Amino acid sequence: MERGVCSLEKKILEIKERVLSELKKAESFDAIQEIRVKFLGKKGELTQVLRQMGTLAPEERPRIGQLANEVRALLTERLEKKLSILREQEKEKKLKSERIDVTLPGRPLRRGHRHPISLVLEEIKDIFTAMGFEIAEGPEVEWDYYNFEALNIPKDHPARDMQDSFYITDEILLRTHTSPVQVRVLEKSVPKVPVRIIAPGKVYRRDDDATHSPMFHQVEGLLVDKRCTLGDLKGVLLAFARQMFGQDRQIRLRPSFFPFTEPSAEVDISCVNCGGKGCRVCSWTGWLEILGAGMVHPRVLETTGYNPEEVVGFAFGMGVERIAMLKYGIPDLRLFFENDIRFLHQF
Ligand code: 2U9
Repeated sequence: MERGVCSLEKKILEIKERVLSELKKAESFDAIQEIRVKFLGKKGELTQVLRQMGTLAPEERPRIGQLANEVRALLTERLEKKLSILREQEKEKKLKSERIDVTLPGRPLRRGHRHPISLVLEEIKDIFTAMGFEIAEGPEVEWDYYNFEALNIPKDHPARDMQDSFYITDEILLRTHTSPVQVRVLEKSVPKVPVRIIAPGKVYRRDDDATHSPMFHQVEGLLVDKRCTLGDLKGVLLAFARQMFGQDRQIRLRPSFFPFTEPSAEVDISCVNCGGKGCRVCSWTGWLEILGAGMVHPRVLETTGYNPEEVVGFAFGMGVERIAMLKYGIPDLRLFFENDIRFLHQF
């Protein structure tokens, strides 16, 4: 029995010394965890020793038991202490490596700017407001009546097909042009003249390729007065073309057809690239089509309440993306909608 006590006591003290010396050498969380498992864990050396308590004489058990508990408590405390030292060192290391030099100059923020379509839209608005036109706006979700019916667009016109326009119900659709804005203004203004407005904004058509997008921007113009002629229209459009594309631009009108104007015309400008000599940009014609126009159809005036015997009007319409493509030489319409900063930053 005496020898049993001695060897158990010795074993406990020896474990204590080994743990303390191994702990001194431990340099990582893993190493400390390993020591904990090896000595204090369920199958650890100290735990195994305590299981042998039964072999002791009953009078020896309290003393050895107390010693074992004291050693366990001490070792647990030392382990925790070493852990907290390691944690502290890790933190120091991290703070040093992540040190921020608050005296460094800031990284410059790249300043944003307006989208090329917004820039061109502003320019168009400036040119026409300077000529006396007021800006009119209206809903993008529109009644079939304002979008088609009042504009003399017959029931069997292809634009009225589901394939060509975005319908919400049989009677409501996304406007396919900004013309309904002008119908609304005429309705409200009747019988007052002159009416001089431009209607800029988004329009929607079922189209999607290099030159067509399901959403694009238009500016339409309308003038209604006691008298005005195709010559007045031509003068306004020439002034616009020259301010937008350069003072040496010429324009020409080619006969065309729109249900809401009569007579109607396609309007070309002399090529911005070759000046009219003929090149790849104008397909060797010397001309570029930029808008459509005409004298307001008497039936449209009548529908809105004006007397076509007493007033006349001219109207025109242009696609803003097309104007921007010609002005900046942009080959593909889709570039406007891709939000690629390398493209957008060039304007
Ligand atoms: C009212 C009366 C007449 C608007 C007009 C055009 C000619 C025209 C196209 C240009 C390219 C549309 O974006 S585009 O596809 N527009 O050619 N628009 S006259 O005429 C009106 C509008 C409203 C009350």
